[in-house]
Amino acid sequence: MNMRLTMLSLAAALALGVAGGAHAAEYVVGQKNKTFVDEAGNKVEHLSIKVGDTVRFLNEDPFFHNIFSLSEVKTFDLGSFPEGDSRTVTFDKAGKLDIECAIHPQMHMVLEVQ
Ligand SMILES: [Cu+2]
Repeated sequence: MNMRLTMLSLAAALALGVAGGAHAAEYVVGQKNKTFVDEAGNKVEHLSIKVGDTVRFLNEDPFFHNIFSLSEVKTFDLGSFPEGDSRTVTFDKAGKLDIECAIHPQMHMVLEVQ
């Protein structure tokens, strides 16, 4: 393989990565058995992320969830969405949020944006 071509491709890939916001992470928080869970299926009560990161809320239950937060840091209401669907929220301010489900009042997690 041509060495110079390889270096050029690498530089292009890096440039694309930066332009695409490669620094921001996306976390997936599932809703399973009326609980917030991580990608391994473990219960999430507290999640720390960085300013600019995104959380994708993924419904893994065979019924609707409606994830929302009334916290000052970021108020949102994702509406009802069914199994297999997800909604994404980007957090651009530091602070702590309580995240809940409008359909299942027992569901709760704390998100800390640092
Ligand atoms: Cu729910």
